[in-house]
Amino acid sequence: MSYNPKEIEAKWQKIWQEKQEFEPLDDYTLPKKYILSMFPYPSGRIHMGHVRNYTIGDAMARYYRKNGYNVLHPIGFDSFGMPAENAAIKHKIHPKKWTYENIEYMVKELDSLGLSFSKRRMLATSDPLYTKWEQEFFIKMYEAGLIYRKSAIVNWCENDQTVLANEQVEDGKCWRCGHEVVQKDMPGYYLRITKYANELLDDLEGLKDSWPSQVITMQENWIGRSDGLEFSFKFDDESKEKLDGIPGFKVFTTRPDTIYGMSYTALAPEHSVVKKLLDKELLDPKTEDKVREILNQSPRERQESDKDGVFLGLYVIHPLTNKKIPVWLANFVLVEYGDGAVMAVPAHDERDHEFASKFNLDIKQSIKLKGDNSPYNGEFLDIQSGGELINSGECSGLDNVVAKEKITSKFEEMGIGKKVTNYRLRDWGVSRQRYWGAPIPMIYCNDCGLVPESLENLPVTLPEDIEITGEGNPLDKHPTWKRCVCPKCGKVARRESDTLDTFFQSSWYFARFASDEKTWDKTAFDEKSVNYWMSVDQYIGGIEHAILHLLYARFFQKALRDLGYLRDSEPFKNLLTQGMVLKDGAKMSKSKGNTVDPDELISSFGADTARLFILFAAPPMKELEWNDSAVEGAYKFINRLFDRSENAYKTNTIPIINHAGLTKDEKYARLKVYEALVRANDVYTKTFTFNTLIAGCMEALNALNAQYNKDVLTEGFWIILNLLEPIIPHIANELSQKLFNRENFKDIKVLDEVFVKDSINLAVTVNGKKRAEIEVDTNLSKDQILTAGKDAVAKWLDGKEIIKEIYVKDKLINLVIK
Ligand code: ANZ
Ligand code: ZN
Repeated sequence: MSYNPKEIEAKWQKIWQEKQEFEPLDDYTLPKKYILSMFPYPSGRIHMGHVRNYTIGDAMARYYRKNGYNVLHPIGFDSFGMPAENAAIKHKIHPKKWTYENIEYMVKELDSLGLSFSKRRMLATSDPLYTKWEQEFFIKMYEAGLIYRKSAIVNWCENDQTVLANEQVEDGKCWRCGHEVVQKDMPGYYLRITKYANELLDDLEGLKDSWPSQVITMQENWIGRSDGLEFSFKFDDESKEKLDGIPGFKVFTTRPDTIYGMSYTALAPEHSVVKKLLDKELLDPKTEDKVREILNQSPRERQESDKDGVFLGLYVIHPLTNKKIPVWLANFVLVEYGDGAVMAVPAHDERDHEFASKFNLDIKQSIKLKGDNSPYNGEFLDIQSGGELINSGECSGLDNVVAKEKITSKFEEMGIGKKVTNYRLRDWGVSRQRYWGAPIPMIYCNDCGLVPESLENLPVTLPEDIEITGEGNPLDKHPTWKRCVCPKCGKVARRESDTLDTFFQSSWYFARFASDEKTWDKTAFDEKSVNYWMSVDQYIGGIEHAILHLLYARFFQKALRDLGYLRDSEPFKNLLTQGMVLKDGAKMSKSKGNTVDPDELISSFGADTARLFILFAAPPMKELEWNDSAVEGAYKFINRLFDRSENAYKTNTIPIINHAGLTKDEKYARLKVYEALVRANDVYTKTFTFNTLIAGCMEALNALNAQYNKDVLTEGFWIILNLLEPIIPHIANELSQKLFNRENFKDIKVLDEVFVKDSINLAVTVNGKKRAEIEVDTNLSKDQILTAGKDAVAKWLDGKEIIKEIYVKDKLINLVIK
């Protein structure tokens, strides 16, 4: 008989399905593990990245399951989103049909990999039941002030008539149609993630040992906490008069210590003062043209272009020197950060320096490195600490860090400034002008204004009779769908036609999985089961989600906690970010044409080979380079395992072996088997370096010679199959059922005797110089060992007198001669 993966894998997949072996148990007294790989978008077929993601998670889930844990290992589909609409346009197929057909196909593919997912907890985020609870969260968040509606500048494609996310704008153009993207003031719903900025940042501390440091750093930077001083500038009298009495404007600075070096101030193009100048037509035509030119650029375009700006003809008063300071508009000042205005210190700020150099503005040094007395030549000086103030009036001579505090306090005393903390994080806009998404459950009533849909009417579902052309929002164009009844006054009203950003759905699916599926129609989260399963013990996914998804999910967890839905503050205890799958050095992708189809791999070699290769080729966090011969190598190993299993005998208990009675080679083989065994727990639960475990098992299998003691061979198989079962579950179950009666196939004790060494290696030195190395039996006496040592270096001792013999136990023999 030879190895037949097709037959074996189909057989075991059927058994697992029938016995429902992968369903979580409702016994909440058991120790639990919640293992979650990020759920896929149902694009049609799984790719190698999925195979890697799910194989890693599956190995962990299977390991914990066989070690007595109650394991939750769910799968679902992130099934709303643009590609379904694109498919609708391209193939004239309804987005819903396309999506659910893809799901059906992909479930089969995942099954064919032998993944141990719970089927009862499977969900798709486009399911109306999922939408129902999501809309309830939306309404509760709205009522709690965590969601609000505002008009803001968004990316807008005139051609497609839709808002685009920043990620969907490529070089200032629409990613889909290539049309120029414009900035448009549009109303939409926003999630107040900024309310949690501080907690999101602080709680990263607790994740530092269990999340990749790269992800922590990316989130820290994205949240971007910065402590500084906010203070008000006063316009000079002439400017104030021009502006109808606007007294001045505020700026935010993290460097009050540089304030004496300020030579101009700069406003964001969207700043209210600029708007006033435009509205009152106070600018000369050239200046106005420049202002409008910059205003029309997207933030991205501004960021990518050179420093640019224009003098606005206004002056403010320096709060400490009372000198007049010119007010400019600058393309690098962001309207949404701080106060949308800066005090510019060209000598000590790089952007200010570039700008001042371009427009020939003063560059005044106000800090020098202590002890540095070289003359200033106008370059940018980056001095964060260890500096001393110069040209700074009464503050000259102060340490710059001390000066920061002093000047801040002074502004507070003067009543023109205060300490503030700013965050880079922005509120999250979730309105999308799309059909295939969760409808935003809000209603516009002529009498009552903005009203949430009443909870009894949820879910607000999508109409199926729509036409998708790619232009505009089909929901908005639908003849009747928008008409509804105002929940407050009962009059005819209009439904919101925007749908939710799909990141909304992926921000809580993990908690939904944790809730007992028998309660899914009755409650969003069943308290008992959710509190038992959450948080996720191990989350696995790509690094590309380091910010968006992982930040949104952390925010949702906290928001749903505060709304009383969930208990925990963090959703994911441990995070593993898997590396990319490459071929010929580049990421596998359709556009590069370097993909390998998992279905083909499985049909040629079987799922076990695919899984073994994936876990053997590289540690999970590292990039994995595709390698055909390594795939064949994995296949050969499984074949060898299958063939050599004939050397083991059938037994229901692990053989008892008299270790002392074995030959040296048999002892060595046993040692290899047990070395792999002691490595396993760390690999499955901490290091995830499956490659080292697999290598250990391969070595062990190689050491088990067919001629050896049958007990040793059988014990070896018992252990190796056990260790590899989470990785190659079909063949491991097949062989262990045949040999060991699968039910008894667990509990292995690590036997110390296997690790006791029969012999040791000793260095033999003569007058401190190493002359030989010998192997001696551990049961020899000291005299016997010394004799062996002397024999080994006989030629250096010839004719000499030994005056001292030293034996350092288990290490060396030193002979001193005259
Ligand atoms: C004067 C100064 C001198 C600054 C100096 C820096 C160095 P972070 O750390 O990222 O918070 N700034 C303030 N508001 C801004 C806005 N809306 N758009 C662009 N830049 C803005 O950066 C804070 C610093 O960025 C602030 O401190 C301010 O420049 C600038 F030697 O003030 B600083
Ligand atoms: Zn009403």
